[in-house]
Amino acid sequence: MKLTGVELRKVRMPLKSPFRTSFGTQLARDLLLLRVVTDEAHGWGECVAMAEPLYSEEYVDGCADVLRRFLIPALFAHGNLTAIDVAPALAAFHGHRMAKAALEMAVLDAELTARGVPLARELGATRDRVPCGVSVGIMDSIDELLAAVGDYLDQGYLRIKLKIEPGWDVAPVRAVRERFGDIALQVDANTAYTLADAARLARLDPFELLLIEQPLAEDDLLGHVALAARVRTPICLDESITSARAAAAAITLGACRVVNIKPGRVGGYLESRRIHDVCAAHGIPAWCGGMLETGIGRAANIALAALPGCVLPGDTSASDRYYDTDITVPFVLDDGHLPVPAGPGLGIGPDAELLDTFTVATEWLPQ
Ligand code: SMG
Ligand code: MG
Repeated sequence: MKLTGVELRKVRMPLKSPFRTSFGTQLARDLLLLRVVTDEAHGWGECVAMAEPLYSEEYVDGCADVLRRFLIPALFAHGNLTAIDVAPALAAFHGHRMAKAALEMAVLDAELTARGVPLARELGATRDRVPCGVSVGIMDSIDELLAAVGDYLDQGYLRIKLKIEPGWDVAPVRAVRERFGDIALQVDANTAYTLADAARLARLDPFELLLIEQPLAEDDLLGHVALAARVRTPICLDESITSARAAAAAITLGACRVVNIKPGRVGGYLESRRIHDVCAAHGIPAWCGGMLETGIGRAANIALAALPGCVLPGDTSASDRYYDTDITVPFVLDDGHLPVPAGPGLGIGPDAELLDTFTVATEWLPQ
């Protein structure tokens, strides 16, 4: 394909309710959407960076800058282009995986649309619907948390993930276990603990959680190895897994027994499939994470979640968990599952009018 231009859109989506994690509270989802135009088809990409560099070092305006200044010009210079060319063409630029992932995703959507191939099939998916979990933020009170969890269980979610931080960990987990019994339950600390908290984290063991996600700093693989010797709950890594190589290292060291795959965090869906394959080869359960995506990113995440090694329910919740109005046809939970899009490429696109409603700025970058 020949790339003729890229549209960058800054979008602001109000969240239905505030989402609080150990690193801050999100009231709205600011994000970047990309549309690549080629001589054969166009394609959409969603950049999962947040407004501020709190989850990782990337942030919306930083991604827009590196895209327009370095990444998009590098693709323009490349000539004939398919999705597998994108990562090598951008490899000279260090880091910026979320920005790179968004660009690769858009090229992949364009290429697969032109070829008439659904993303799920391209990645090797084996299911046509995926079981879904939901990530529940830190709340002001246990009562508020129990009401939220009860509501999600009523909607059919098959697994609950509680965000935790020091001071909001054992008590909420105990309360949810006592109220809702033997549900599939896990927690996510977003790096909020240190190894000095090992005894505190071990107090979660009696509650038989599926996993504890990213308790320690993202660069602390050895800390996670040491922690794993002191807690019985399986450790899952999110922020630490930035590539298939990082996944292989974490697994081989014994830093994790489960892996959260997030395409933005690792530089794209193609690297995500490699991580999936590394996990499968090691018998490590994987699952698809989430970054409060719009229907665009959600469609692609669901395709990834349909791979055979994604054996745990993902943070692939229905559109109405996040937004009153999504920019695509909403994903609706059915018996705890979401359908894997079957059309070519992402199998979904934004509604032009809705997209305009939420667009804050648009920029056209011609070849
Ligand atoms: O998309 O449902 C979602 C959010 C899932 O908890 C979630 N994501 O660390 O896994 C994680 C967080 C990162 C985003 S928090 C604003
Ligand atoms: Mg996480």
